[in-house]
Amino acid sequence: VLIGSPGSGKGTQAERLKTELQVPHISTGDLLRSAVRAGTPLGQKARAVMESGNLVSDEIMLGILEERLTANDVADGFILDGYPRTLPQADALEQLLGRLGQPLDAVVELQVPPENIIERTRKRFQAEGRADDEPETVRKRLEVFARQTAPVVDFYRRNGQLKEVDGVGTIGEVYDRILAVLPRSRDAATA
Ligand code: B4P
Repeated sequence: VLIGSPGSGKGTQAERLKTELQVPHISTGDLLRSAVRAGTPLGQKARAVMESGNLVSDEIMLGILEERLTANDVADGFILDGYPRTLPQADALEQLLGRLGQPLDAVVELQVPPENIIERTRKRFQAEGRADDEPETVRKRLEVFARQTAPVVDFYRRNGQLKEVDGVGTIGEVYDRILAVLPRSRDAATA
C-alpha cells in the first residue's frame, strides 16, 4: 500500500514500482477518473465529490476495489495506491485481503510537506488542468487528508506495518528510498 497526502507522488512511484515488482498498479484515483471519463452513473456521482476535494463514500470505493481485485492479474500481488484513505476503508481492506488470502506486506508512507504539495499540484494544474488541483481545492484536500487519512497512517504505525519515506527529492531518489524499506525477497515485496 502506498499512502500519502494528495500529490505526494504515490501514482508517480507506483508506475515505476510495478515494473520492478511485476505486479499491477491499482490506483483508486485512476479507477474513479476512468469512471468519470466513461460517464457511468458512478462516475457522474464521483465527479462532483472529487472536484470539491472531498472523498468518495467508503461504500462506493469498496465496491470499486472489490470488483478490481477479482481480476486474474492480481493473483501474485498488487500495489494499492490511494486506498485506504479512511479508518473504515482500512478495516474493509483487512477483511478483503483476508478473504483473498493476500496479507499486506508493507504500507509505505510518502512524507511531503504542504508547501511542496502546493507547488507540485500548481504545476500539474497548469500542465493538465485537473480540476482537483485548483489551489483552493488542494487546500481542502490537505485538510481532508489531515482529518481522515492521518488516523489511518497512525493505525499502521501502531501495528508496526508502516515504512516512512521522505518524499522530497527527485523521483529517482524517492524511488530508491522506497526500495530500501521494502521487504527483501521479491515474493514478499508486493504490497
Ligand atoms: P489520487 O488520484 O490518489 O490523487 P493524488 O493524491 O493527487 O495523487 P498522487 O499522490 O498519486 O500524486 P502524483 O504521483 O500524481 O486521488 C484523487 C481524488 O480521488 C481524491 O481527492 C478523492 O476525491 C478520490 N479518491 C481516490 N481514492 C479514494 C479513496 N480511497 N476513497 C475516497 N476517495 C478517493 O504526483 C502529483 C504531482 O507531483 C505530479 O504532477 C507529479 O509529476 C509530481 N511529482 C511526483 N513526484 C515528485 C517529486 N519527487 N518531485 C517533484 N514533483 C513530483
